[in-house]
Amino acid sequence: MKGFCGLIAALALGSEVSAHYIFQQFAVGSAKSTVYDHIRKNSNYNSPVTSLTSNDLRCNVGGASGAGTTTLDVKAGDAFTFTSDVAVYHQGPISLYMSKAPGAVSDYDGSGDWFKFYDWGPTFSGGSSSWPMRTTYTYNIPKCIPNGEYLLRIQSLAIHNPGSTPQFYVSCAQVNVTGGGNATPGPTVKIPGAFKATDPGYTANIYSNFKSYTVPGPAVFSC
Ligand SMILES: *[C@@H]1O[C@H](CO)[C@@H](O)[C@H](O)[C@H]1NC(C)=O
Ligand SMILES: [Cu+2]
Repeated sequence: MKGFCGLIAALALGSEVSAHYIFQQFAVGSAKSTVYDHIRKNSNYNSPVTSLTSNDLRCNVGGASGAGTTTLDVKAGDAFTFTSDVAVYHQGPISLYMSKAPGAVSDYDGSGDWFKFYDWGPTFSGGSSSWPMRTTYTYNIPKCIPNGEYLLRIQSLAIHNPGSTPQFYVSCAQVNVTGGGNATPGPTVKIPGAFKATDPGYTANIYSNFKSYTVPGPAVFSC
């Protein structure tokens, strides 16, 4: 799979945009919503963010504003699903983050505190590894977080080309949590800032002697 992305791009005569994926649907339970319903619409089609210092790392290019994006009511503890346009096919971890908006989430740029509440990492078995590459990612809103409006962010960190710059595929949904609790979720990080080039797992040679892996970012919060 090494170089697959570039190969596809070359075959498509430089049509690089055809070679990636984007999380473009978000819904409660295992449902599929209309494309970009409750998800901030990015402006870079299905291309990744590669800068560790760009604000685009929060909610993708064009995702700084929630104007025009509707906010979905979710109950703390409820399942939700992000759906990608095509199955994720770049190896790497998938993580879920949330950040509470100081007011209406549609006005929030994601500059506040973020916590991570789930990682899908690799599975090691009999000397080989596999990654959770698929179209849908379902998990639950943490039961104990305070009610209010949040950005809910999914991140696929693509590390399929060891030695070249890893790629972040990110989307943010806007949710209004009810039925929550009094926890203070953490540890929190800022985005950008949460990831450094020297972090274990930011790059890894997943094709050679690959036996363990640390997902970048803060420790996972659970209730
Ligand atoms: C969030 O939910 C609360 C409780 O149902 C409601 O009062 C509030 O209007 C909702 N906010 C939005 C933006 O939907
Ligand atoms: Cu790609």
